[in-house]
Amino acid sequence: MIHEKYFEMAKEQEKLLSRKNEKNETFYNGIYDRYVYPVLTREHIPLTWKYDLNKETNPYFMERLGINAVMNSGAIYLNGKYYLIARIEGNDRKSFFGVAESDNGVDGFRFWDYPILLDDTCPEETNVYDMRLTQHEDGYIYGVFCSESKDKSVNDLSAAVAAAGIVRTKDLKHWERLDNLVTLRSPQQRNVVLHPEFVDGKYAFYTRPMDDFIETGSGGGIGFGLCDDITHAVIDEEKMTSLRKYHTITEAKNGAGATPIKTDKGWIHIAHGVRNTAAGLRYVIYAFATDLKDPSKVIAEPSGLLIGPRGEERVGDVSNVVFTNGAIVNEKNEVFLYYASSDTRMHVATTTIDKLKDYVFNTPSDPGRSVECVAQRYELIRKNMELLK
Ligand code: M1P
Repeated sequence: MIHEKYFEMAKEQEKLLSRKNEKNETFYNGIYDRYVYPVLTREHIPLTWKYDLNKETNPYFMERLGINAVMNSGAIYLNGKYYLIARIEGNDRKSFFGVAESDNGVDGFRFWDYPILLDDTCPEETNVYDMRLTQHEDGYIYGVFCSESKDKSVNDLSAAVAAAGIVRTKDLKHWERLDNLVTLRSPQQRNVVLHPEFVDGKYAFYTRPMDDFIETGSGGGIGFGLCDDITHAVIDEEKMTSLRKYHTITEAKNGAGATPIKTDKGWIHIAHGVRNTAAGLRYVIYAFATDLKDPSKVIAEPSGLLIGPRGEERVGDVSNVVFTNGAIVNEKNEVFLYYASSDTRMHVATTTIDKLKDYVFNTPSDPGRSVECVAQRYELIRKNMELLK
């Protein structure tokens, strides 16, 4: 017999799932719009994933398998629908993936009945998270995610190893697990993204070389490497693309985010940058562009952050974080940037390809020193004062 509480809660949840989202009218920067409500939270998780509905075996209608957070989601646009492959973190701290579908990309996201069951091909793998989706020109949709295992080589309970796991699908329902990516010159990898086109006839990955699970160490930024066989992907040399730089938003680390967006002027990348503060690491989202023919070559680098944690976004399980691993461009050239705040919930910011291009190619780059930054701003003010005369 189904517990009566289920019907009461399902009715309440339906109000949340069918709630219309609204642009946040108090925010303006001319680059993108923010929205009042997150697009996915732990309250969006189907009740069937958490509760045993049977009154005999669950008389108090308790959560049996609770969910802690819904965050860092890959995104893809298929047959007119907007899909997020969300990172769902259970109360047990293990993450897994679930598909949420919406008709318009800003509200109405609903999870499919079941989460994704990946093939259990890596016995040492403890956790999986942060899938990037790439509609590749070879005809498959690839998902590249972090595959985390305990580091047994050192006597430290928390030591872990991050690698890039790879799956592929054609329908988001049947997933084929491929070998994890091997990078011969980098001991650890996270935030790996597959480029959507072949480069020199090879599969191309944006990487994030790391010496350690948390610290990137000698890793100088976002890397780029080629491999012949995606089913046993091995990268030898990793070139550097967007670099970590002293006293910028990428000083501590950075990482590729959404699959690059192709425009007539170059590939636009939406990535994350991290700096250290007295309050801990601060994660922001930034953008840059690379050359159409050589997607490893940075050709535009607007100064500073594109999206920073604001208001309620600043607080959560890991506060002061915004993080992206998915964006969608629809047939109207509208852009949906999906980002998580504080490792807790998912939001969307919307813009257009024209606006993104204008932002990336016409925003001045960071000259690197206060005296030059203020001179840059002084010049902007001077021109404005002339106009205002
Ligand atoms: O907690 C913030 C983010 O930390 C990691 O990002 P990075 O590898 O750049 O440090 C990731 O684990 C990410 O999932 C998380 O949101």
